[in-house]
Amino acid sequence: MSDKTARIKVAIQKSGRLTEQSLDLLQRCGLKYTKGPDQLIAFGENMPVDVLLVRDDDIPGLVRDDVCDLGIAGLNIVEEKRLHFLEQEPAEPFRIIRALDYGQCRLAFAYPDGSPLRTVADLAGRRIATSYPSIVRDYLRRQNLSATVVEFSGAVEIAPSLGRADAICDLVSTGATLVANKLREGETILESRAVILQTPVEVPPEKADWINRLLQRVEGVMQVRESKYIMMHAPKAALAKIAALLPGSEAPTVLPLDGRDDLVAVHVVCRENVFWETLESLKAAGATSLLVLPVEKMLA
Ligand code: PRT
Ligand code: ZN
Repeated sequence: MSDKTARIKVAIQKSGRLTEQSLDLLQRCGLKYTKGPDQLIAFGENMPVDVLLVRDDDIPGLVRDDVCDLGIAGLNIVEEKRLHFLEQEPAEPFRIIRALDYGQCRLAFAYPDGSPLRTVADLAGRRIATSYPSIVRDYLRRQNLSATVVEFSGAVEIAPSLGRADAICDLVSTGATLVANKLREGETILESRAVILQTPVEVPPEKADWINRLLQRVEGVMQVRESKYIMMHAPKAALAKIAALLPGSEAPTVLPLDGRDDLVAVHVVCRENVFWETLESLKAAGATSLLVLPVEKMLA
């Protein structure tokens, strides 16, 4: 692995909403790194993996052009660039490998308070301001609607008050920005979250091997975040009822308890969050000594 070209390059956002969680994910996959003097690249110390820190808008292009083998960006940016690239060349520019559990938001229409516009159907012949012109045009085409898309690179929400548009289509998370700008949220056209992209180009086997290992570790990290290890004592007679209450679990391990014929210990990995309500239901079904533990690592 001394050959530079055999090192895997992963592009992530340099500074923004996805940066911290993307770096955290790579660290949880076992990557230790040192940042270069320009802070644009982080060199993997213990794996042949280097991290390029760039603007999120550049990530899909870097993966399409095979400058990077993998990239992490919001589905909103990825889909916008995908549609744009497809207009230039009718071949899928990259593969979307997996959705991650952060960066959640939605791309939605919003209409000025007090405007007669209520739904997408009212947008025919109107002007829509957005930073996602390809996604919006594609959506309008599929709805058989003809409207003018006005491209804004930022501050989309002020376009209606500036008289530049009749409605907007922008990312929404809590909705507070819309309210502050006297806009009413309408239809969502894309549910977004951070995703992993992979180059469409065939890579040499030794590189493919490390890419697969990294993606398998990502899989493990995601599963662990959602998983809990539950332990409890259960009356033998209530075992079937208790097993049915366990969320997203495989067959539980049932162990004898010394000196007790009526009770058993039940251990199980639940691949979903375990809420207080579930514990209360288990208790009501006869379970006692309930313990919920986080899972550290998992390899299926
Ligand atoms: O410099 P660079 O180009 O890399 O960063 P950027 O400014 O383009 O992106 P950044 O860091 O703001 O966001 C990165 C990614 O985070 C986005 O592409 C989305 O995938 C995701 N994300 C999640 C969001 C939001 N939530 C979000 N709320 N991106 C932007 N917003 C903005 C939105 O545009 C609006 O202005 O937040 C405002 C709305 O928020 P609420 O909570 O008021 O609804
Ligand atoms: Zn950006």
